[in-house]
Amino acid sequence: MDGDAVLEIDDMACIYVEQSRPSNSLEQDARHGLLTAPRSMPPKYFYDKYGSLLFDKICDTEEYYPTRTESRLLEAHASELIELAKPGHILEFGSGCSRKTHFLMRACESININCEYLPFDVCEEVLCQVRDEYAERYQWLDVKPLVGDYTAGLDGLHRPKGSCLYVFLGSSIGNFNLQQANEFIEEVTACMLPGDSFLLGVDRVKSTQVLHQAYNDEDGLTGEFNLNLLNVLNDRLDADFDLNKFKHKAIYNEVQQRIEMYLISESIQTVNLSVLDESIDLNKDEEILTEISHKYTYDQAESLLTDAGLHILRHVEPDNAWFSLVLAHKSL
Ligand code: SAH
Ligand code: AVI
Repeated sequence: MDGDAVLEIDDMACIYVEQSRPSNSLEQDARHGLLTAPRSMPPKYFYDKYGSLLFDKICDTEEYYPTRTESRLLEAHASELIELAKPGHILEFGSGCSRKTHFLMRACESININCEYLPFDVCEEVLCQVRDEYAERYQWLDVKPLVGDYTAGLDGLHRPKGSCLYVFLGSSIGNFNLQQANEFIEEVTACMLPGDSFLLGVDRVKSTQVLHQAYNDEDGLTGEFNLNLLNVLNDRLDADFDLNKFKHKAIYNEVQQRIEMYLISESIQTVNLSVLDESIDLNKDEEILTEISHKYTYDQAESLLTDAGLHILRHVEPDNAWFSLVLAHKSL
């Protein structure tokens, strides 16, 4: 990965991906999303160091089936997917702890594919941990962590030489609205050369009860993850959100096929956002939308990729059809 839009410090250092279009700062997002109703914040702000740790814990809960389900699919099909993609590079968007990427690396190892791994995430602390863990576990692997915001354009992401497998797991695609999801896949497709592949993990439409439980785990980890956004705002905006005066709410909107996650104000209250020199007056039960998580049907999962002009190579799902892993490629 080279070019003037990235700064490479040394072989193991993180590479800061330059934004190729202006994206809002936290201050701008807060001004736009919090000062007037209906209130909302983009979900990328969940992932400070503690938020990333909480997400990892959510993945181990009984209720949050996506990680477990996708892991099993990868365990069963990674070799076949890697054989089809034959990657010289694996670039993973929103890689987080890269806990499922091990399946892909082990598949590469078993057929002697010495690829390079480019985990791309907004959370630098987690990327550093992943770099150390992967470099130690896979001595043959070059790890080049990319720090950046994948919603800020991908032109700064100079395409590596050799075939590239782009990976987007965990159904993070669901955290975009439908239009943003299509635009993102079009942008990735524009980075791809003929022969490159895209592996997409997509959470499927299923019973409301299963979905509701997945975002309302009994131990309250999802609630803590949601409320941690207020800690991020307190730190970065010198705000005074009192976490005891908000509660977590996650519902499945069947019409829109999506989970909607909110923070609910439990009383009438005023919150000061010192860095913005603003305050907000919240009513009792007023909502702040913090995340959407779209669920897709089998056909919709494929359309995400085919609408961008990619061709499906393989689509795997478990017996209960709760999750899809779709591998597509750009034709020669
Ligand atoms: N792919 C992993 C982690 C999913 S959690 C899995 O399937 O388990 C979502 C990850 O995406 C977090 O690590 C978060 O820091 C990252 N992320 C969220 N929004 C992002 C953005 N706009 N740009 C880059 N990374 C982002
Ligand atoms: C990262 N993303 C796909 C998760 C999801 O399921 O939408 C984030 C999450 N939010 C609550 N629990 C998990």
